[in-house]
Amino acid sequence: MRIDVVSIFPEYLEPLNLSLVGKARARGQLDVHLHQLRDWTHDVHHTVDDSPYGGGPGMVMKPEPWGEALDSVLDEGSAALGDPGAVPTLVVPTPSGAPFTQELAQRLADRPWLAFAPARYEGIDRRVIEYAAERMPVEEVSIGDYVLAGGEVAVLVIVEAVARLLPGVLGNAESHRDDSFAPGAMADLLEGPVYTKPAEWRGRTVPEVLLSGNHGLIARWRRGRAFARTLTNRPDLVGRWRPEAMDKHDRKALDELGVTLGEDGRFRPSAVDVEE
Ligand code: 6GU
Repeated sequence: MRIDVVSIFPEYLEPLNLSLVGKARARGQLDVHLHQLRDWTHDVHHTVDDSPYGGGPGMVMKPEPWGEALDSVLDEGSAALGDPGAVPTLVVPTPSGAPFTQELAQRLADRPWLAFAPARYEGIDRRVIEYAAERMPVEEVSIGDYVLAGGEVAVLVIVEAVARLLPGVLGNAESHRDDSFAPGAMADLLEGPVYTKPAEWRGRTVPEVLLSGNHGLIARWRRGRAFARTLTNRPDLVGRWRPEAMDKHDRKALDELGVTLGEDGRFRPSAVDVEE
């Protein structure tokens, strides 16, 4: 996968040299190109922002540097990919975007080329997004319900979530299977607690069942802890659980946690809090 990032703080993206993403780059699985937006300004001050039309606080990123940057990234990338018609999917991180989810991470991981346009200030002149959308798929994405000073950290988040889904990037192909939010049996369930050696630490022991070697029992226990943790930390996910995905052990575990199946066929948490 090729990734281009245009930013006024490319240094903010240095962590892409580390850990999983850094290793994927070193192995040639990920080809990351960082660009300085100011390289496409032509005034002595390398101006990238101006005051908003209509008034209001803050500054807006000017369209001209972004237009030249996108044209240049498009030309350079399509040439490098050896396909004059190739276009990236443009990801625009913004608190006004659609929520970034595991499903979107998977969709982005299926693309051969992503470009990121993280903004500072109050955002980018809208015409840049419209211009881009006429030439390539555009995804405006928010990483959560809070406001960051700029989109660079969101780029780090999105690239890391996408990179670990690329074939061969995680050592073990099974590694995503039990992820919270992975599609399948564990969809919409948070992962439960994990333990490693020693079996006793500061007077605290590891749950017996994990030492039993009984894999069926262990899987059932883990699923029960996942139900409990989801109920505590993300009760909003409970309504997404599918009754047909629950076997008799699941039903019993849910019953004990006070989860009931409503007339509408949806599960709902009990009024009282459960012990995680
Ligand atoms: Cl993608 N950008 C900014 N600036 N703030 C955010 C965000 C993105 N997602 C949540 N808050």
